Amino acid sequence: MSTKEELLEQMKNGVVEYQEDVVKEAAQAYLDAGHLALDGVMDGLAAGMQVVGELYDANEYFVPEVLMCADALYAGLDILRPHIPKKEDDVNAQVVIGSIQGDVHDIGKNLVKMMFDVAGWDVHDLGRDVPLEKFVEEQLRTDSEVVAMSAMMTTTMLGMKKVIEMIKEKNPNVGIMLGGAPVTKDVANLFGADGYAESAGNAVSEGIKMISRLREMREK
Ligand code: B12
Repeated sequence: MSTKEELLEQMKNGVVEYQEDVVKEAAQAYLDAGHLALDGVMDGLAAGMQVVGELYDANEYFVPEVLMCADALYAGLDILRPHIPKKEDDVNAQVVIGSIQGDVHDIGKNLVKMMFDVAGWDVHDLGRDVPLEKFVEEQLRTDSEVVAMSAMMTTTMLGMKKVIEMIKEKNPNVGIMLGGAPVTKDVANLFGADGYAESAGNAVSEGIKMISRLREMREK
């Protein structure tokens, strides 16, 4: 029987070599062996996509390969995701999330969405390439306390600033969180956001910090 590390490696390499069947088999064997599904997603699938990013940067992979790697990652996520236990929500909070207009990168956004979901938040996912005004409309429609935006390109990232202006004009009591490879804490501050998280792993804790700050301000 393969060890946890070996199965994680098989998932990771399966994503890198865009071998959907290898990823699916390893993910199923990983679950059958009783390992934590969340670790499988982060240390297996997402770790594989980091390597794909490096191969893309090194011009060894191009869009077609990267697309097939993304499909292999999602094939594994479909198997592991249902096995990530959902925590009883004690925060009673809602978040609107999406990848910004012009940006079709959604793997990172979907991992962040998954973390909010398993943490018991009500998640309103707008998908990818989301028109700027849609974030504003969905926040007003749902009265969500947090709006989380993802951008993976320096070009599309600029739209985030416009969305923040539009939302704050309508409702200053909303917490706006940014993330994505080109986004940094400084950029988030510069754009007037209320929160930033480098990875899906700390997005929820950042979200909880933001709403406790907002609720404190409201009680004053
Ligand atoms: C996969 C990928 C694609 C796939 C996307 C598939 C999909 N369904 O998402 C496809 C093939 C479609 C694609 C297309 C293109 N891509 Co591309 N792509 C990538 C790649 C290789 C990996 C991104 C990824 O998924 N990483 C894995 C995930 C898990 O990590 P992550 O996205 O960084 O997310 C984590 C954190 O950033 C954070 N996070 C992310 N979002 C959020 C949101 C919040 C609120 C928070 C708190 C945190 C957070 O948490 C996540 C998980 O921990 C990157 C390379 C790289 N180094 O990033 C290039 C990259 C992003 N792509 C790039 C480019 C240029 C393109 C194209 C223009 C190429 C082309 N010529 O057509 C097109 C653009 C399409 C478009 N309009 O968006 C450039 C962007 C350069 C720039 N800085 O502007 C990169 C950086 C590659 C490069 N080095 O040039 N791409």
